[in-house]
Amino acid sequence: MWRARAHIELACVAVTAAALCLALSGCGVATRAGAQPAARSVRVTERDFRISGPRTLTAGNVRLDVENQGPDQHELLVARVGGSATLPLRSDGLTVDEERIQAAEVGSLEPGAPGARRQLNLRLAPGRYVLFCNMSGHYLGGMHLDLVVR
Ligand SMILES: [Cu+2]
Repeated sequence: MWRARAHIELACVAVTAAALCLALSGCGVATRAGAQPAARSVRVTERDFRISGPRTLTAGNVRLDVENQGPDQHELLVARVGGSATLPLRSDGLTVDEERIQAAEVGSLEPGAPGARRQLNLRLAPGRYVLFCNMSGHYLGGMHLDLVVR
């Protein structure tokens, strides 16, 4: 008999604690959701030889929803740049020197097939960025987009 009573009292404590939790919305899932808000999704499209997307964004988490409209394969790199939005080229004169801007790179997608749609999650601090494709000749062909994050 006392066992059953103890069990009921424990259940009451558990229910009360859960109710208190919800009332304060200070524990469990509510806290985690508050600390990491769902990423905004913004559309970026690539095609020969152009990148279209937002030119300004507010700082924070963002998910780039990247669609390759082809007809060629395209990759996407995102680099934070200083005063100049012009990126250094390799000695081949056809591609950006990724080693020299490695520290500034905040995210990238490998080459994707025409028609592919991929996501790239980024945490963007305020600053100036360039989105570009570094397949041979594509950057010089116009596949770059300036982005300002405030
Ligand atoms: Cu490309």
